[in-house]
Amino acid sequence: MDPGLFDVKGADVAWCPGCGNFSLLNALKKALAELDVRPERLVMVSGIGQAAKTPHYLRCNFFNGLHGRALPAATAIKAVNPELTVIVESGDGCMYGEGGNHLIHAIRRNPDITCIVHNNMVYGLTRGQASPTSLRGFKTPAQAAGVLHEPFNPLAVAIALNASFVARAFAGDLEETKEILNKAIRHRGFALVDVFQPCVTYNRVNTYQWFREHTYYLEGSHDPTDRVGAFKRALETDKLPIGVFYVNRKPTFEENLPLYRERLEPLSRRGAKMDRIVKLIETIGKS
Ligand SMILES: Cc1ncc(C[n+]2csc(CCOP(=O)(O)OP(=O)(O)O)c2C)c(N)n1
Ligand code: SF4
Repeated sequence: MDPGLFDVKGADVAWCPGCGNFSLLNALKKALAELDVRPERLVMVSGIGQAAKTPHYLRCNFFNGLHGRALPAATAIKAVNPELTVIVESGDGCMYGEGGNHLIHAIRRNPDITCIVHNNMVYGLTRGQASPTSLRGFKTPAQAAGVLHEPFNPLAVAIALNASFVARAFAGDLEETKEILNKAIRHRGFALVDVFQPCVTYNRVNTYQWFREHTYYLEGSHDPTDRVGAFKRALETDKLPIGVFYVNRKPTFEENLPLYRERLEPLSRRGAKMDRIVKLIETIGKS
C-alpha cells in the first residue's frame, strides 16, 4: 500500500521545521502502509500538545480529547469495535504527566491498542516548561535553576506493571522507527512505544546529536521475553537503549470481556435481538 494514502492534502502543519514529529509521522505512515491498514479502519486518538496534533495530519478517523485523556477514549473505541486499528499518539507531558494515571490503568487492562509517546523531554506547545522526562538540571524559563527531580522512567514502569509490549525508538532514525512501530501495531495487546523526538525550538540540550551520542540499539541477542533482563535494560541511563525491550502476550481487555469471549465481531454487526431489548426495557421500566 502507498503511505501517501494517509496524506492530508493541503494540511497547514503547525510544527517547526526540523521537529522530530515529522519523521515520526512519516515512519507511522510507512508502517501503516506496510501493514495494509486502511484509513477507514484506523482510529487515531490523542490529547493536547504538539505531538497530539499528529492525527490532524493523517488521513483517518480521529478523536482529539482532553490533555492526558487519550487512553480511556481509545480503550472504549477498541472495545466497541475490536476490528479497528486504534493508535494513541501524544507527548511525554500529556501521557506521563497529566495522563500518568490513565497509562498505569491502560497497561493493567491491556486493551489491544498502540500507544506512541513523542518524548522530547519538554512541554512544546506551552513553550518549553520541563516535562516528567526532562533530565535533572535541565534549565527552562520556568525552571531557571534547573530541574531538581529524577526523570520519570516510562519503560521501567511499564515493565514493572508487566505491560504487554514495551519499546523505545528515535525519530532521527526513520527506518528503525518504522520497524518498531510495525511490530507494536502488529502486537496484540497494549503496546507502549516511547520515541525520542527532538524539539528543536525549546530543548536545545537533547538535540538530534545528543540522542545519537547517548543511545544505542539493543543487540539481536536481547531476549524480549525475559522480564527481569528487560527491566535491567530499562534502568540503563549512561547510554539509553533503543529497540523492543519486552514482549508478553496475554489476554487483552477485549478478549476478557464476556461479550467477546466467543468471537471478536463487533455488536453492531451481529444483528439486534429485538425480543431481548424489549424485555430489558420492560424490566428497567418496572424497577
Ligand atoms: C489539564 C491541562 N493541563 C495543562 C494544560 C496546558 N497544556 C497544553 S499542552 C501542554 C504541554 C504538552 O506537552 P507534551 O505533552 O510534552 O507535548 P508536546 O507539545 O511537547 O508535543 C500543557 C501543559 C491543558 N491543556 N490541560
Ligand atoms: S515546539 Fe518543539 S515539539 Fe513543538 S513543533 Fe516546534 S520543535 Fe516540534
